[in-house]
Amino acid sequence: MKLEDLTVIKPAPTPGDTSWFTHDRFGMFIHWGLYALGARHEWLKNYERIPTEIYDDKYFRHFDPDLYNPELWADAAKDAGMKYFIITTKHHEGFCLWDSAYTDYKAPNTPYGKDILTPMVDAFRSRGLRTGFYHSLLDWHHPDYTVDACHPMRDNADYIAKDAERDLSRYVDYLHNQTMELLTRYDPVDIIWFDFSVGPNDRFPGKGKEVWRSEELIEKIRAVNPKIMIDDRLQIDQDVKTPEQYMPDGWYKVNGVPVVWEGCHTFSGSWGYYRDEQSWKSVDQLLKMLIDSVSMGGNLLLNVGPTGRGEFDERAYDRLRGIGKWMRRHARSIYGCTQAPLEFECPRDCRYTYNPETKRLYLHMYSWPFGKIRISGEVAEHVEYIQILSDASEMRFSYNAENRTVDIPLPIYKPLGADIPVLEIYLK
Ligand code: H79
Repeated sequence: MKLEDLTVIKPAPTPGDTSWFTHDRFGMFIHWGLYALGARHEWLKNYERIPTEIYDDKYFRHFDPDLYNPELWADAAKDAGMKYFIITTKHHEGFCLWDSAYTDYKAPNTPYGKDILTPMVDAFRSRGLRTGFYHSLLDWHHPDYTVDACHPMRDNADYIAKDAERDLSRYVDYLHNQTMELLTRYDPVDIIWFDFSVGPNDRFPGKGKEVWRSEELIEKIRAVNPKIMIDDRLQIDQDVKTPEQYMPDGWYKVNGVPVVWEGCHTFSGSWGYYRDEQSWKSVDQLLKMLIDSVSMGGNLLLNVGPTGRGEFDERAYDRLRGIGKWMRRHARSIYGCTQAPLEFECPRDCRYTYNPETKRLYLHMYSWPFGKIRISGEVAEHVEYIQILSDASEMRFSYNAENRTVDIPLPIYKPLGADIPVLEIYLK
């Protein structure tokens, strides 16, 4: 088969511009809000059923991140090889990082006294990273937001009784107004990432596309910025599917059709800063999640939860530096890459990624086998030259036309500086 005739999957087209996104592959999620002070999960208001007055007495009145310096955050993201960032402009707690005209519940009114979002967007943009805004559809602070199955006050009869006086459509106006405020003030925003639509239960109705007026909202967003990418959580699929904290077992599909997708993941389980969480993933695991994602045609959005003083904690820096060390030499197997042609069979304990522009195939070796590695089948016909990506050292190989195999002898030891070694295979 000719190289041009092999099956390289292209995801279904979408309304927005995903061309940069499917090239860049790797982004930083940032979850930052008042919950950083509780330091025990961004859902603590919900999990602990904390009334707004108590939550605000503790956290709104004490929010003062004196060490906040977004230049350092942007450097850390860039050095890790990330190409875009998505920041929680507002999480479910309702607290706004920017100086919104529509609320007093915002960073400038805390002891910190300043807008947080503008310097962050400036810092990341100045380093060439693209900008995404996470925006919560849920709002556990807004007076017109009614109780639902995911609300912190769902067991509080007095609070629920007041739902009769709440006008949810006023909240939805607020949601629309703030979205448009963000998109015009920080134009052009590359991604808007809404979270999420709530299902009904036996006590409360859900909140979905009818309540959010999703269709109208999407129309208004595209009128300001036709290229923007919109996620899927307004209950209307747009530009990207967002599997959260799990790895799909193949290219993510909708009705059997492969689509643009991005897995979002945490370092340790929670998204907001969680001081005592001990479930931190290793650099090796995180890199394999990135490689796995690209090998299935997807992106990885990896989250950092900064502390209440405004820093990434040391555990996050440790992982980001480790990832960056690998990325410096191996980014070529990530950027511009996607799933390998379907006809290619991948050797055991390995993952392929493929760059259709340069026609190079990348073999990521999750283990280092003894003696040799063999690639067989269709791919063997196309091998022109092989090198180790980390140091461009030649890997000699022998082609056997009868078996349709390529044998690549391996040294006993893994090459230095390549914790997950990659063979760069030039195809003909
Ligand atoms: O922002 C991050 C999370 O805080 C947020 N999405 C990422 C990006 C998120 N976490 N969980 N969810 C979204 C959906 C979970 C919802 C619930 Fe529940 C679990 C609702 C019902 C079961 C909490 C637990 C409320 C009721 C039980």
